[in-house]
Amino acid sequence: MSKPSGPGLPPSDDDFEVERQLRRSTRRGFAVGGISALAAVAGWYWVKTRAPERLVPWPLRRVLELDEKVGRALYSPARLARNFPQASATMPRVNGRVGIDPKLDLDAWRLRVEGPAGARSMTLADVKALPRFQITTELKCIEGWSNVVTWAGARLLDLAESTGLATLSGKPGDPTSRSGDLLPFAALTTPDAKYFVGLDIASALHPQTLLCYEMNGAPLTAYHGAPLRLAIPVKYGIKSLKQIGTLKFTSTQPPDYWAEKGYDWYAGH
Ligand SMILES: Nc1nc2c(c(=O)[nH]1)N[C@H]1C(S)=C(S)[C@@H](COP(=O)(O)O)O[C@H]1N2
Ligand SMILES: [Mo]
Repeated sequence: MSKPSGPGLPPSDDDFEVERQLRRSTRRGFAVGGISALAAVAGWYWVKTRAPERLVPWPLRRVLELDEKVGRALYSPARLARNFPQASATMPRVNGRVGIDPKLDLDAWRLRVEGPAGARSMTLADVKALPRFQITTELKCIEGWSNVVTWAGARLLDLAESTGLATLSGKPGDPTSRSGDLLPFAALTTPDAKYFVGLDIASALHPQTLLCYEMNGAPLTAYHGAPLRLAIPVKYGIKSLKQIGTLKFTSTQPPDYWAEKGYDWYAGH
């Protein structure tokens, strides 16, 4: 047996486990893309014996890149993640503690929002002053489990519209109404920057993407991301960054903690 490794568990450089998980998620990608014939052609033995390219054998990497394009083609901002009855929500286990400081001074905490036109520090009260949304959706971990959760918070979309930091011009208001003005990516990090997530702007501004301050009707506990975490139901759990420190809108694809370990950067499902 190899050491456990993967999103949510302590980082490990156990290549075998990383490869095993990649093969698993790649197969799922094939099924979704309807290109499973390629898998048979490639042959896992041949794939496995190629020289690793940043932990991932290069043929797999090519497949992941292809998968990414398929994922982008299928993605529609209008696509909603399924809603569940609130009664079916339960508390998920704490999964992943990278970058979380359980002793963080919550009164001193600020959300730093940055864009090419400037920056702004927001208190939790500022975030709570934005319209409150509550949704009950599935938190899907790429490791294979899922959990229905009721999330409450502000839409990232409303924050983007109110600050104007998601645009090149710095103009507030609906950034999608000015073509070319909207920045194509958003980057989130924990206060210590040890966990970091990159998002395409369509997913970041998706109507179900929330900056959450409550899970299942209660304020966030430290390891679920107090005082503010992301809930992005159109993506795997790896993208739902807990304990947000900074949110930056940018023109270049941001680095991503798990993408650097070989997972699909988009991580949609
Ligand atoms: N800061 C931080 N956020 C994180 C992680 C992490 O390790 N650190 N793990 C991610 C993963 S892999 C999952 S599945 C979810 C789990 O959220 P939960 O602990 O509230 O169940 O958090 C995500 N956000
Ligand atoms: Mo996860």
